[in-house]
Amino acid sequence: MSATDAASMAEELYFNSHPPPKGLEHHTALARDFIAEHSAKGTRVVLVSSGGTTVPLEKNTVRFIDNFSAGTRGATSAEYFLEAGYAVIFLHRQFSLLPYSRHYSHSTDCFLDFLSLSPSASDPNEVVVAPQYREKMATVLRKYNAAKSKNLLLMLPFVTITDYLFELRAIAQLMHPLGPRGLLYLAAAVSDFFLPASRMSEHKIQSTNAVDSVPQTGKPKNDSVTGLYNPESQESTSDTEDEETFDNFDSSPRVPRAKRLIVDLDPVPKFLHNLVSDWSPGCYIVSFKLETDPAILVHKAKYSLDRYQHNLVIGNLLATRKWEVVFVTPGHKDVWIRVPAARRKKAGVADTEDDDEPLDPATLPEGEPEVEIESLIIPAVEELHSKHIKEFGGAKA
Ligand code: 9Z3
Repeated sequence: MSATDAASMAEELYFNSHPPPKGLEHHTALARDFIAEHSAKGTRVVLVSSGGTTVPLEKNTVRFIDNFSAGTRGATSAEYFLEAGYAVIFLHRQFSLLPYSRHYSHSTDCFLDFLSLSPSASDPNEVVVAPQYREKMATVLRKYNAAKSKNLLLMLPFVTITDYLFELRAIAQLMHPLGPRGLLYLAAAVSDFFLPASRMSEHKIQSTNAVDSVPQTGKPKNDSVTGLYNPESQESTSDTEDEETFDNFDSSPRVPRAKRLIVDLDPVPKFLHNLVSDWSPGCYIVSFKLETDPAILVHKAKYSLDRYQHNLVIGNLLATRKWEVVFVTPGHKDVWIRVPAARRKKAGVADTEDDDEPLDPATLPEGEPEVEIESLIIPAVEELHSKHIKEFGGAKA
């Protein structure tokens, strides 16, 4: 069987055995109109994916596995793509950071701290921006309003890994007619492991046997089906009890198996092959590779590029992702993109950097860099995309 046949079988299997997200049809209709409008105007369109994907453990989800991603990379990149003249489809994890509003979000920059009630106003409800924040807020607001008024930003949310994959496939397929002018920039932190629907319990996983005598719907029947070993809801034989009562031999204190929850996850099928050869062939496709071990980052990025044959892998390390990334492209030397040296030196740290090696996180100052690395990444991606259009797309570049 060819790699392409195997990939389309895996695709059919996955998408036929998992339910699509509720908003899929609506989102697809919005994306179709958005792409049609901007492609008619000759505006380049980019699909930016952003934020983490959840892995639910129950169909009526109380518990899920998540990852660290706040969506900073995606939301910041979307702003710089807009600045570079792209129309942006922002496929993001619900409640993760959004372009523009990210500047005033969560507890670090809570928008309420930027506002006050005007003491002199005749209207006691007049809310004003404190003078020291006005310039920045006006700039952000202007850019946000410009993107909105020209309909240049379409924001589509997802939550779970399955929602994400359905949405990605649908939008990637709509991008196909754009050919080389279409750009996919896959910055979402996509889970590598998940619990398939066939093994997922309908209702909340129970931690005691209090409801064992109550007939329940969708109750896990056995661990091989649910992947969740929770013997409080199982019948145990004295045989298995003898063997299994205390089998977490290396933890202390020992906990009887009947009180533990063992989660057994499947690998998430890799759909990058399908995306490159079937969903959006001809588009410029950028994926991200995240690692924590500097020794393997470039190797993994090259492996991914080799395997999926797309256009660019941007490698980054968890600890230094806001300070540097590495561009890996077919047939070219790796290029590290870094926040300028003067802006990233911790006081008293000697300059021992090698341009081709990852930075040592211990040499970086606390907190956020003054320069957003996306302000360097996006122009570099745009340049590569323009070359791609010139090479494959005729005169319209
Ligand atoms: C990234 O590597 C992104 O740059 C980050 C951004 C998730 C690190 P934040 O949201 O973080 O700004 O906090 N995204 C891709 C990670 C990923 O899941 N890649 C897959 C992989 O490494 C392949 S597509 O296997």
